[in-house]
Amino acid sequence: MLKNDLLLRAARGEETERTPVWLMRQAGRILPEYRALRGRLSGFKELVETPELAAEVTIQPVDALDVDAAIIFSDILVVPEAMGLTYEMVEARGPLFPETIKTAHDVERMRVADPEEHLGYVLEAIRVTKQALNGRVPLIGFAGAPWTILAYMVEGHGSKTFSKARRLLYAEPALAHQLLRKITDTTIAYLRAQVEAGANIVQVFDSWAGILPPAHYQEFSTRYIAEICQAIPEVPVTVFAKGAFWAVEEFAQLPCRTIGLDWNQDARTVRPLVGNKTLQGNLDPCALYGTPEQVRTATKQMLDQFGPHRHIANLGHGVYPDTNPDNVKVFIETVKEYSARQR
Ligand code: 1CP
Repeated sequence: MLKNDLLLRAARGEETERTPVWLMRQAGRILPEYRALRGRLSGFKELVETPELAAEVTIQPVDALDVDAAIIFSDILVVPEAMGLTYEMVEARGPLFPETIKTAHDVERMRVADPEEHLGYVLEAIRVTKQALNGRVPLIGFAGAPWTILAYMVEGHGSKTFSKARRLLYAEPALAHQLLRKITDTTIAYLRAQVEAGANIVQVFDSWAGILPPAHYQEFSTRYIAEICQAIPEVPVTVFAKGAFWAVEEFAQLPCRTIGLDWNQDARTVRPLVGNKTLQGNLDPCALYGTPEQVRTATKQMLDQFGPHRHIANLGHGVYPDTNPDNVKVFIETVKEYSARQR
């Protein structure tokens, strides 16, 4: 039993006493407690692959920021690794895949991962976290959307254009679909295992949605996301596709409960297009660089745009690493106070 189930009730579309709030990328990055722990370890992967440490970092923002949910500390790139493509996390630069997907043979070599066998450390981290949280708040599980995962597997690292990955969609669409099929099957099994291990809600991150033309997005992304949503009827699913403002009406048809909005979208325009779905978002992460008074004003404006119901307050993307945690607290406190008064 959860002591605070605001997030789940809002996701299901039920009325709540106030709007729940959490931040994408709340674990790690901004908290001094995280940096202290991280500094004592060999690297990011040690943290992700040691369930007790991952659980500790997952709970830090619940203690420090009083958010209404925890998100399991992991990364979307554990999925390609489980399929057979190892990643490195290069200090201050980000992920790097020494080998990438180039040919049909490379795609053939990728396996549909078995969650217990290849991602057991994440599932164990979820179990340890759930035990330690003792019902304080819901735990969010997550995975990358198949298109975003393909983008990293083909490109090998972050990129502004992901032009190698996008080239594949034009040059070898059948091969792209073969790889997306394997990623989708892995992701479905993985998210189902996360739910079985204790995740109360799951989020699918399509971080690189916005670089595809709308027709490609439909062909290479939405249909696989739809399959994932369909395969997880037990808990609410949130779909966050950054930059895909043109896909909102398509998303309204997805078998998911919640749609995440980035800061380029206006909730007043989106709301009438998505029926009874819940919306999540969408304060510009840069708004947190302002004065506390400016953060308060921007947060209230955002809450007015979404209205009091079927909203989960969040940023429009992950919190930036150099954000002052005090301003994050102002954001969270403002959501709690102002949204209670909106009722
Ligand atoms: O050394 C470090 O501490 C590495 C920094 C870091 C952290 C803290 C990375 C590298 N990943 C993470 C954790 C992480 N990644 C979480 C943890 C839970 C949370 O606090 O929310 C989550 C949900 C992710 C998801 C993730 N990883 C996404 C999707 C969300 C988004 O921001 O769009 C993506 C695209 C990644 C890839 C990734 N991992 C790390 C970096 C620097 C990147 C981006 C690389 C790029 O520029 O393309």
